[in-house]
Amino acid sequence: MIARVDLRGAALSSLDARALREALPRAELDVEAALETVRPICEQVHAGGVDAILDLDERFDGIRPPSLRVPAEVLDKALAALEPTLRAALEESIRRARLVHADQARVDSVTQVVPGGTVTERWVPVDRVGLYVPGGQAVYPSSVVMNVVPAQIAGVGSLAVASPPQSSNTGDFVGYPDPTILAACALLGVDEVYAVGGAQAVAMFAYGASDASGATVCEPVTLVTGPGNVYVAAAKRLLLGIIGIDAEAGPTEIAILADETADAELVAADLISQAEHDELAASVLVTDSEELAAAVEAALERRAARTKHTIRVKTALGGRQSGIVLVSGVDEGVRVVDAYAAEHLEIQTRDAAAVAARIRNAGAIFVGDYAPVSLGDYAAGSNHVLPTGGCACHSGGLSVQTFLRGIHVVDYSREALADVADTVVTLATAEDLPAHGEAVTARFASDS
Ligand code: HSO
Ligand code: ZN
Repeated sequence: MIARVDLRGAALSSLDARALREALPRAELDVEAALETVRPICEQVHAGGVDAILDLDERFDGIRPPSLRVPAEVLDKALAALEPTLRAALEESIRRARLVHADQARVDSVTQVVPGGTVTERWVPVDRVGLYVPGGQAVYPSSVVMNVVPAQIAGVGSLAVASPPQSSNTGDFVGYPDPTILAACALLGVDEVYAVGGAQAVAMFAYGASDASGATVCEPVTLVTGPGNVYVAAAKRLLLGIIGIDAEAGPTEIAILADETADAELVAADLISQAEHDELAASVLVTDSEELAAAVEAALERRAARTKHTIRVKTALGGRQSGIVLVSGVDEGVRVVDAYAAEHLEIQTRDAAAVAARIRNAGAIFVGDYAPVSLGDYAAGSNHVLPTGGCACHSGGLSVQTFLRGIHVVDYSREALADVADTVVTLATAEDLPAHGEAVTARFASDS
């Protein structure tokens, strides 16, 4: 079911990082192609506001919401209807996420460059954020937690959530997003929730939306975060500039670096856990042990056949994005997983912590036998909105930092500026920008 890629010995050492990356299993997610699909949708939302969004809801999600914004009493009812065990689990997830993200809060730095000359880096939250919570094959109240907690800790003053209306909802929730998502919003104190998904949700956040009478229903936001399908990613790319965005989050990926000490059953269970998300999800095992590879293959066959989402899992494991990569040793394995830059990387080797410390590219690293990815998905305290598709080479996951901007505040006295005037003039002259130098010397013209 799952393909093998043999990179032992010469096969690996002859490849540079880029070639190595190309030799590894990975899905082609064609965001560029989706741009042409989402462009007219975004234009429709821009021109038509609330009515256009409700039309798009009906077209893509099969139901027209009674109102675009979810009324406060519907949020209250969702919280009241939340099953107590699930409520307690969400509360524990929120508590742990808050612990971790509170430690990410940034402190302003003040640097005295010279006497009388300081540069302060002041961290300021963005004014208003739109958080996208998907609701396609599965609905993710946990993603509400992962988006909202860092934004709130960053101090974002205005926070809106969008999630697609669910045609399967009943009773008070007909035409609105999944009630558990609504309840998670209510638990976190988010009262601005919109029944809209896909590219149209991103467009609503970018442009805002008014109803037929001209009344504003949704104010535009400055930053849109959160995972989504290829159309959400394409809309974010298209509207970048009008809005800021987080890293693109495509289908889930798990890579496991394991040696012969790993437990094949646990490796297989973890590979399947992320394959369960999506036919396009990627499950990649990198190992130097033939025996482990064979045992994992057998365990995957057995477990995939009896897991609930068996078709989805088998499709994901059998896709070109998944595979078992054989390497000659753990050092080579480190090279391979670094080139792959997985969204989630598990280390199941001897001295797992020491191996983990050598990894440079991953969205999140899970160390040893007792840190499966699904712990991070729900209740480790870490964030689960992470870079996919190799973006972990240049970006990290959602954090408090995502919602902050560092503003440099420059404060120099007359004496401190006088001291550095020649330096500025010399550099300005070298760049043939004499007016830059004159802006400094003009301040001392009366001195001579
Ligand atoms: N593994 C997903 C997050 C998730 N898992 C939500 C379960 N629910 C992407 O990191
Ligand atoms: Zn997951």
